[in-house]
Amino acid sequence: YAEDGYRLWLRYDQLNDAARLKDYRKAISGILVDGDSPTLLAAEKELKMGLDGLLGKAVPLTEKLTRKGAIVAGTPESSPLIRSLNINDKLQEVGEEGYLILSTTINGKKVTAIAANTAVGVLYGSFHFLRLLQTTQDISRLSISSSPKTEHRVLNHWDNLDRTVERGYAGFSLWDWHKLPDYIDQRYIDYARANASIGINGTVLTNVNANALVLTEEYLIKVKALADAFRPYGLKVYLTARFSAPIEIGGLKTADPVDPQVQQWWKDKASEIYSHIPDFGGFLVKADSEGQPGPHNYKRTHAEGANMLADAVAPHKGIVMWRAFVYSHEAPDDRAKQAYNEFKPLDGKFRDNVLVQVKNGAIDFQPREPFHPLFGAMPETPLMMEFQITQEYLGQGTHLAYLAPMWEEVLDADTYAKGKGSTVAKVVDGSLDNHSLSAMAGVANIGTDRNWTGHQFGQANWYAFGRLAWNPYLSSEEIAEEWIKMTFSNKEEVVSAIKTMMLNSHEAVVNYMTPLGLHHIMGWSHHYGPGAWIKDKHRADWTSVYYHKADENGVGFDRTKTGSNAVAQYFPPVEEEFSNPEKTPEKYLLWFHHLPWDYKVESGRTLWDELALRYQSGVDTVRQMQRTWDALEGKVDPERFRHVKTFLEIQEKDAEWWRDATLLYFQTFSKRPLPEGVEKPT
Ligand code: GCW
Repeated sequence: YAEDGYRLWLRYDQLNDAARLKDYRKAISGILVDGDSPTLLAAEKELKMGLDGLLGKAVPLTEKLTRKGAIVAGTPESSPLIRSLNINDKLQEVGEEGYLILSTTINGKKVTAIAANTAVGVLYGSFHFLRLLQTTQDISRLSISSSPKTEHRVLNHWDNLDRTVERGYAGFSLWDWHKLPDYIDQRYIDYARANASIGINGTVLTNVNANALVLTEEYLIKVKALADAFRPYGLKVYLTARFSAPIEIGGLKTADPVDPQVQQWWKDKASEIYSHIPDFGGFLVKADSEGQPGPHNYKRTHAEGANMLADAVAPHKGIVMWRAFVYSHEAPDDRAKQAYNEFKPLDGKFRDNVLVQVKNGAIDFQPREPFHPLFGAMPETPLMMEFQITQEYLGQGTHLAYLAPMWEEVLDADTYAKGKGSTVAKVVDGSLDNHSLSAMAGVANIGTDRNWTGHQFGQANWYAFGRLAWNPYLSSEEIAEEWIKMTFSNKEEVVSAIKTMMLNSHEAVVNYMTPLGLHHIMGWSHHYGPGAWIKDKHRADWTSVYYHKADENGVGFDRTKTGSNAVAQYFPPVEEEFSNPEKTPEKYLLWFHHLPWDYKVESGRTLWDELALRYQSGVDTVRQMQRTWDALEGKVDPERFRHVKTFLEIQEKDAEWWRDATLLYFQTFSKRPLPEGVEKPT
């Protein structure tokens, strides 16, 4: 049948590495999972499906340990065999969701034990074990221990109730509200499996630009049906809470967070939700941003708004994820400063079950942004990361852009909040400020397309998000390697070719869209192609000219003391670095500085020449990716080969469009010729 990518990275085709296959067949004789919780049954089912497929033979489910080579999975409570291993000390270290995978012996028989404290830990361990086979690792002497570094690893779906998806490029919303609660599409289960396989344990079903209707009984029973379907896979459901819901669906006159009636309304609403969904995760809120209602409508603070909702869900152990992406109606002097200015003074004022959800950068999911200055600046408040998996500003559904290197760059960035080594990752996982509550969110790129993500390579970003949420210290390279092996092939030449494409792809997109720290110069509103010339919108920060500030003297946004002084929001060593163009990493140069066209950059070239050559280099890298991909013909299946080939053609065309349009526009200011090596626009 046609290979359409539906199976994602959970492809369990028989391995074609003959030596490994032989080893595995010899080593694995059966699957023994004691216990009958839905989650343990899900683990058993996955192991059965995975091993049957990968080994190309039926691997029997057994109830007794009669032969060597069993995969024994369970918790000490569910499984006497796991209990007999006496590994409680080790288990204690991996916590609620972690697991151990051990080559050991039970009753004198060699087994592989997948042990955890909870059923969901067993499920995660089972997926890990399957991954070892999918990536043809040696499984003879396993001693693996793994546990998540962040507590809540959550997808944010920007899905509307009419099934359109804001910034979604992969079809419509997966949630078929019309057929819910009665019809449970297999796709919901496969969605939950895919998430569990990478440790994602939460999903916010609805758009942050929220519709209060989802909080009505009519919808809550549908939400319950989804929650029931996801539960065996450890996936909790969350909803977005529209701040004005008490008015819109509650019949109240106000949504003022200090009004006792409003508070009571939310408490009752929370109880109603929990009566349907006892393990409901909580609320995600976008308030006082881009026209969304919020506490500011009543002259209350974000903290007062968040705390009201936090109090409503606290008795049920729910959390509130309150977004810091605030973007007011009045254009500020520098939009990049707004979130910090509004939130930093509120540090310490939030309830214990509130997280503030911060985008990776201070503007808006640009192809590249320096890390958000809020990270490290609110030590009393757990800050969670919000990454955007969907490629709103990165070529949307047709450009190949592997985003893990960008996320890694942000996570590894040093805030210096508590001296050297205070990385963003440590803020997010809670270790820097000793928060036990921690989380990471990814705005989903998933829809009803057969391959889930529109672009086959979009799957890699979903995968990488989950892996990084589990462990923000993983490298983008190792994640890419795993994904390629699971998704395409274990053959060395295929892995290394695709890996090179992936690891260069993000930089290529940055180069042909917004090199050297340029930002927000894309087409107005849809954000797809170039639009550096956009002006005359009714607010300044909806224009491109606001962000690049090109004139005859130069280009770039001055965020130093002579400009908006946004640099002052960073800790001193970082501030100092970003204040001085000589010290600012070149990739952020025009983010922080307005520089003359003849400014000398690191290469010794003028800024203008460098800019032009960067655009060209973005185009060149896409062409290089095309050549690499073309050489893989026959080594990957024809359907996915053709799909990616076609999308790379679109990407090349778009990259040229970006280069030509943007350079022609900037040339009207720079009045300099294109340097040698840059193709002339036709
Ligand atoms: O990235 C911008 C998008 C909006 C989005 C907003 C947000 C959900 O252009 O579509 O709205 O950010 O993150 O709230």
